[in-house]
Amino acid sequence: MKQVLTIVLLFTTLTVFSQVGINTTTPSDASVIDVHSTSDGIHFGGMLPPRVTLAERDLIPVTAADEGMLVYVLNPPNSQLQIWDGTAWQTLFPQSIEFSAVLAAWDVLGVGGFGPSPFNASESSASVTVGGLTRGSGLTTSGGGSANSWGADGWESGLPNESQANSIATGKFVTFTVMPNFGVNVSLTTIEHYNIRRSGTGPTTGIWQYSINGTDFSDIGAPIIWGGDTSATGNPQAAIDLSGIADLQNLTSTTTVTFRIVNWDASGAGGTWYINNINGNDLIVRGNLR
Ligand SMILES: [Ca+2]
Repeated sequence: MKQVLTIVLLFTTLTVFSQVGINTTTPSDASVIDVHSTSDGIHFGGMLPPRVTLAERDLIPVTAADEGMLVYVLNPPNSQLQIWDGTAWQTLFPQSIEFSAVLAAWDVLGVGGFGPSPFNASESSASVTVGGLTRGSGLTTSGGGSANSWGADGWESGLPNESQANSIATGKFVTFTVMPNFGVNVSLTTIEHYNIRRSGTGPTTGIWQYSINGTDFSDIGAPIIWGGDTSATGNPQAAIDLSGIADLQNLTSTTTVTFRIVNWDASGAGGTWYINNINGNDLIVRGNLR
């Protein structure tokens, strides 16, 4: 009778505190399953979570009760471990791997005749999709264009006065876009120092703007007086700090950022304005990735 009781208690205990060890006979008391990489110290392995494509992931009939479910989403080059938080799939990325990177850069060395529009980035991060430098609808390329520079002529608005608003209304601006790729968190930090060349009748003044919906633009800083050097030396411009702009932090693939440089106060239709060649890349957008 005593032996039978002992056996019953043992089974009860196993039912309540059952643990599974893989490659170990002594699973941790804190675990229900304890997976060791090796049992012999020679052969090692990892643990594979279910691997699915994005489309396959979306076939998983998750509900709020499935909070905590893990899958590895195959979506090169941004494949990633994701967890279901009860409402949405979230990417698992440790904060510690945040790093600063060049997101997009253009080198105008060798560009002539004002350059193509769009002018694709010379270099870009695999974490973002970049839309090339594009001339606004009101700009022209009727002159020959200076060597080693990208830009336009035709900056005069044709309206009674030259102003930021009139240049926006008449397409006297250049744009480019930056969009984080799927699964990446991007915070824009800096537009590095650059150089502007203009002719004597080209626009004297401009301003950087951004938009996160492609329609509504906000100014970045104050208007900039580009400078009077009309030679190939051009006019050095200070770097622009983007890190304090809340709209440009912690972006995901749902947001396309459009940058725009609006120029005004040109005094002749043939007046030119260019992003000018300096050593290495000539327009560089940096950001933090995680
Ligand atoms: Ca250059």
